[in-house]
Amino acid sequence: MKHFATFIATAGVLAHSASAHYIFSKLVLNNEVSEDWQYIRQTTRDKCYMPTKFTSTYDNLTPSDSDFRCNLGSFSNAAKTEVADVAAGDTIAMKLFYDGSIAHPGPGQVYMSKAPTGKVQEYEGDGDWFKIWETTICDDNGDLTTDAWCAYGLSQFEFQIPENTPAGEYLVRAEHVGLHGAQNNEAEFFYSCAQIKVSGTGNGSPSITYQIPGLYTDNMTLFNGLNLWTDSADQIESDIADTPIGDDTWSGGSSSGASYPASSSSISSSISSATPEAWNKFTCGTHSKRSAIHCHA
Ligand SMILES: [Cu+2]
Repeated sequence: MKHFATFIATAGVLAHSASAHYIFSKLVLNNEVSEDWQYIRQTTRDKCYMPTKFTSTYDNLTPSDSDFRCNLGSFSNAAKTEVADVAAGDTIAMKLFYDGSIAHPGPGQVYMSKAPTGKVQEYEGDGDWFKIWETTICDDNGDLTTDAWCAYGLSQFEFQIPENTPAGEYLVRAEHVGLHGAQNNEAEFFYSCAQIKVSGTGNGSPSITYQIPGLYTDNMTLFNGLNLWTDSADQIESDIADTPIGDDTWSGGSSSGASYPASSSSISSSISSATPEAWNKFTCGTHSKRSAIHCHA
């Protein structure tokens, strides 16, 4: 597989195995984990967990396409995807398919976008997006090719829906970016969208909004030019600052500081032991049990 050949050639010093790919498929509400694709729009990709890239693409999908919003073909599954009830201020999580964990170095983000018609099952995500959660480098002296990044090893992103979020239906887009191929314009984007209905009396208004596509371009050094093996943490942080990933998150109120939640002990970070070969053999349908991999492999 071309991806792994590239991975080995450019990132041979990476200590982790190449069981590297992942996609958010489950929503965690009140500590209960949903089924795969119950509240998250399923992509139509054969291999749902493959990354989106600017070059050497899979399924011809790039961050410049409209399907960069919620992943390839996922709007075709919007109507059959449930809408989760969430109160503004609640903490929820988006969890990876197959008990996977994030095995690439890079930042993680959560964006939201309100359905203008009030019905998220009909919403393509072509409106405004705003960022509510962010995690980047948490240890400047750590290994920038692995766990200097707070997201490294996580199996889910846990985040709060800002208390001042206006009631309504929203897309919630969780994303992780692997930067290990950025020196070759091969940053890897892993993302999908949950459908939620926010209740409450919030009347906040996000200060920074984005359009997707348009959120990221490969003129940004973070995705095209950065080299995790040679650049300093300071350089990388400067490259981050030159992208929306460096913008403040919207917390719903007057405070504008980005929030960097400490890694929570409630976050499971078990490393997936699935081999690339196994990953290639299983399908992307509903699997609530990890052991299902053995049935499909
Ligand atoms: Cu990868």
